[in-house]
Amino acid sequence: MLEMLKATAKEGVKFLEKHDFVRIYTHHDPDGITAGAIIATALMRLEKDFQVRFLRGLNETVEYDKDDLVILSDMGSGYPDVVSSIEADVVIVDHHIPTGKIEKENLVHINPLLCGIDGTYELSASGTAYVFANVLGDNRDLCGLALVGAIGDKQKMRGGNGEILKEGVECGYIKVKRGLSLHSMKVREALMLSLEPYLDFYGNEEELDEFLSKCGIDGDKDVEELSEEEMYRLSNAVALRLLRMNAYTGVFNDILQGRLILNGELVKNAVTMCDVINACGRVSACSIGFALCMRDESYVNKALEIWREYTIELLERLKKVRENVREGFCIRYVVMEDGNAASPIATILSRYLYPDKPFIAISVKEDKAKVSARGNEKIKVNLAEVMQKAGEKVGGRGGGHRVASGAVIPADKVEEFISEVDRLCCSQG
Ligand SMILES: [Mn+2]
Repeated sequence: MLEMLKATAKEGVKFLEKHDFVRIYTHHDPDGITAGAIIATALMRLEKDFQVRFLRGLNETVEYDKDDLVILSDMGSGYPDVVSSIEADVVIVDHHIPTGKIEKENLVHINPLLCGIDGTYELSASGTAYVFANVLGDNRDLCGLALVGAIGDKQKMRGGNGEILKEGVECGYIKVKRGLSLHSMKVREALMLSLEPYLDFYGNEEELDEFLSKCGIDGDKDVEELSEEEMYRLSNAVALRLLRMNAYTGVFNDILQGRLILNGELVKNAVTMCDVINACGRVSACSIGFALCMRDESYVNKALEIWREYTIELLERLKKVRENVREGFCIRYVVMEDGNAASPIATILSRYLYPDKPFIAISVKEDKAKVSARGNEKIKVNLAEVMQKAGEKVGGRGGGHRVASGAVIPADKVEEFISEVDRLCCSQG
């Protein structure tokens, strides 16, 4: 099924041969960082010179010389105007919904959605980068990174991702372990710090103790040391807890589809690797997450430290934010002051506590407000469209995926924006 995508990727090889220097612009989230690292590793192996920069989006400036090859990774498909204005050869490695028409001849646009592949759930930018890297050379050992990016974008291990997983297992780079998706650490800590699944144990230590004693598991044991039977009991108890929390039923598949162990990576647990890279991106330390993906051992401890600090801060914030969630007609929303936590907060709250309506988190910082919108497969609303339309209406801009999108709008238009989003969601739902 990846054949058509490979054919497009091969066009990119021709571009690469023409240039001495490549500028890679990639998104600052795990999908973007792993995609960037996959491309960078492939280029390094070809002894190409390159530079990698991490952007929040294409509203930031892309710098280049006319002779450079510009690679836009995990971005570009939704910004035809920006891409058209770049006066250099461009390769887009993206899986966002292509919008508008890109007026540009010297462009190779690699996007699963242009090749009949589901880019929302079945192939992310990292997977697309993996396909690209493997027409540049044998880079199959990067399969773990491809799947870490897919995990970061909440994708499924089927379709394109399924093919990469199969290849990884066959080559011995990936091992699938049965049981609940948890970090490889003491059970107590793993349950408390887990964000996928979010179990609401942070700050509820007594509840956690009771939970552990009820399922008869020693919290001081390492997750990796649990017997199959213990893991089975723990998985059941966790599933029950999630049901009581009103979690989106789709999460069960995600958290019970097994743990991926990445033999080639510095952090072997794929979910931990994903969370660590995510944390680095969130605290503006993308290059540390990137170094981890480039297998630079000297950054492992620092990266893990960033992850722990970030996770605890996020868990603290979730506690506070939960008290301020408001309800519209067809949406739930929360408006927060400062911080860049809108996206993880929207993701976690929408998946684990409020899965029945689109969830909108808005964080206001100075004169701008950053919006994150989250839905799921059961909610019949296209949030990419909602963010685009509502964003434009108030003089901002938005877009993204059907179930996960965002916008940036003027801070004084928040109220107007919320009612427009609510109206659009009601009319679609
Ligand atoms: Mn992505």
